[in-house]
Amino acid sequence: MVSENKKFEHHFYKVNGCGCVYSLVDNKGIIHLNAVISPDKEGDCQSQTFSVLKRLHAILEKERMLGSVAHQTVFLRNIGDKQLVRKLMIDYYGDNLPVITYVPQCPCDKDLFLVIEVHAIHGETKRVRFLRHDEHAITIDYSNISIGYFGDLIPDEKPVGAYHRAFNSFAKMRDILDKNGFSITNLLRTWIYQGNILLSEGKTQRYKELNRARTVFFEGTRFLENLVPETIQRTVYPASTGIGSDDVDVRLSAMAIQTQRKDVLAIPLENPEQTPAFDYGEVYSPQSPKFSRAMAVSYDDCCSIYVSGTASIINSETVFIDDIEGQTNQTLDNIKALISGDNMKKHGIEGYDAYLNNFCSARVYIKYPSDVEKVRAICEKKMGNTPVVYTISDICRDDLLVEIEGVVSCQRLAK
Ligand code: 3EB
Repeated sequence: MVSENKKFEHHFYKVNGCGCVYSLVDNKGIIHLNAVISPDKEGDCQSQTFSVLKRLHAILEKERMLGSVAHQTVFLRNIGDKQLVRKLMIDYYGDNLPVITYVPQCPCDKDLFLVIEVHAIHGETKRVRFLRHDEHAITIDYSNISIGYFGDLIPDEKPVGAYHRAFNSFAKMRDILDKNGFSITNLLRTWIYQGNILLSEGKTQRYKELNRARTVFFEGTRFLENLVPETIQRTVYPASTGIGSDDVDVRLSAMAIQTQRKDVLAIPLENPEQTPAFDYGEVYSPQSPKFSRAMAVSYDDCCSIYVSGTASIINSETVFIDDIEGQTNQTLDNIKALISGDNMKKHGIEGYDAYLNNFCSARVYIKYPSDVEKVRAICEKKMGNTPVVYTISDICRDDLLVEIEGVVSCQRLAK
């Protein structure tokens, strides 16, 4: 079944098999599997969900990782299918249900009702302890580090307007962190899916209202204080994606980390070619988007970089207007510069280097279906056989045509 099983680096493999692409990272006995799984194109949503689960099961069985899925994102053509898919997921996983976020974004592949992105963790030599709290929260402990995934966070019925709905969803995120032994200060990465993101609301815009809510909500919070080196003087924000979705509402998911270990570092990365988003001028949003371009986490000679949604922006301006290939190349160049050994060194992370083929998994959000093949050709050329989700969605600026994010893994270079 495996057409290619390429040894990429000592600890990093990418595999074409079971009808999809997945990556395996071995971090000294802790194995991380990242897979993007599309179904067989035939049939309705139910049969496609079965198809996805069959492929997933084959991968997990082959890699001896059954029962190890920690979190999953399901991208849905029709969010109305959520309860159908959710039931099939619950039936399949049983007691090992991961945190699952259902995102209303249409897969770029024609005829697909869904695509899933899966992250599984397994202890080959070390112990991994899963605490599956419920569908929305999981904590995973290994190597004296505790990771939390929180998903499908949706605001209450009552709040009205983009500001209050976003604020309430952030409040729900804080509540679920608190309830599960974490705190808002442990936040490493957020995903914000906002329906009608570009739409105006009164004299302002829904995305700007979201930024106002996030600014007020994050005010005074000192993120990851005990993991960020003292050399980083500025205010630290989590990595993030703020992206459109085919919905009228907002929903969130999040990742958090905490540990008492002194050798675990969390370092916010900025891009030398881009104005930090939190310093953007008022034209973009009176209260700037409070996120870092990436968060790097390093320990035990391994470094994972959680790359925020990245677009074709230089300084603060969109470049390559109406040029999809230009925007895709610029976006990948921005990520390349962000994760480069030089940039890591500038931020105090010595002895690492990372390239676009170090992505364990990535997501590519494309505004127009007619651009999909052009974007895909460039991404496949530059990211190799990385597992990638391609979906259709609005980006938070009207002139942006594509946005890319993902997780990068690299190992300390030999001296
Ligand atoms: C940009 O660079 C593109 O609002 O959380 C990227 C990643 C973007 C995250 C967010 C927005 C967000 O400004 C937009």
